[in-house]
Amino acid sequence: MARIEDLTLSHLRVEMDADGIATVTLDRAEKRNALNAATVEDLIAVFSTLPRAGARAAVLRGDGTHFCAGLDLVEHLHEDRRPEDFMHICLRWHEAFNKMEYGGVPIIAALKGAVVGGGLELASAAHIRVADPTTYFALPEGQRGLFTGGGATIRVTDLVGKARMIDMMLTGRVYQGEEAVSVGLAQYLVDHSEAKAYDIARTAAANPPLSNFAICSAVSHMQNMSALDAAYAESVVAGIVNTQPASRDRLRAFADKSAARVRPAAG
Ligand code: 1HE
Repeated sequence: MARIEDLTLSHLRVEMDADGIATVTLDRAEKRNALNAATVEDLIAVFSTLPRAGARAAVLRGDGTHFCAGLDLVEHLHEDRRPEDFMHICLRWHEAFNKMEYGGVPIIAALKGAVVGGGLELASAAHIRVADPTTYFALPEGQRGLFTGGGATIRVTDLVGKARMIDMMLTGRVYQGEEAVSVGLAQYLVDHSEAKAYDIARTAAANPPLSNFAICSAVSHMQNMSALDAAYAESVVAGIVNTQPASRDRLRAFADKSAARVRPAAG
């Protein structure tokens, strides 16, 4: 079993409670949690380790008043990178975000303030996004003379659709509040995004880990396949997940009427 205690991190903090709920904190508030190369290496290390360290769910948060200001523009300026240097930087971002999206552990992003550029790419690699009234989303790449490089063309486009994605990139349009939810950038808008993120993490963590592993990896993999192959892969995953011992207990509880029924929330 991997251990989060063995990680050496520069700009992230990670802790896990007795129930396996991990908290991953971007720890660079003085730079608005901008993603420099070292932070991306930390993300790779943490999200490679959590699935093997017994994490049942993770809350991703930022220190300070902003979730993440995206690419570290000052480092990028000073490094004066060549095209191939930046392509390799992007590959490290992809490595980090793929570990998140395909790692099998539910990741809930607790958002606030700026979720911009690469910060939105990071948030879009989580499985669920929770916004608060201070949260705003934008892709200022066009204004900075840049282009997205951390997977936004795929993940943000999946969330909002191609036309909105191109509008965001061309105009730097900012989304917040209910509008951000209605276009798909966040699934929840609440007064306290962290408290809600932990509620969601605890709810998800109550599912059998094998079910969550499938939900938090297979859905994404299947999106990359033809419909025919995805349907086949779904049957294989369901064959494994739906015959697990943990599901038998739950099916028995339904059959003997001790399990909760599915009902809309009261009120
Ligand atoms: C940074 C960064 C950064 C802040 N890189 N250092 N992202 C952007 O275009 C967003 C750039 N940032 C901002 O628009 C603002 O900083 C914020 C709206 C996020 C926050 O504003 P504010 O007034 O709270 O803070 P600030 O005074 O602008 O910044 C505080 C410090 O954080 C300051 O450093 P200091 O040493 O002068 O104190 C800033 O330089 C630093 N800082 N944001 C570096 N992004 C894989 S490709 C992805 C491409 C992109 O992500 S493009 C989008 C980049």
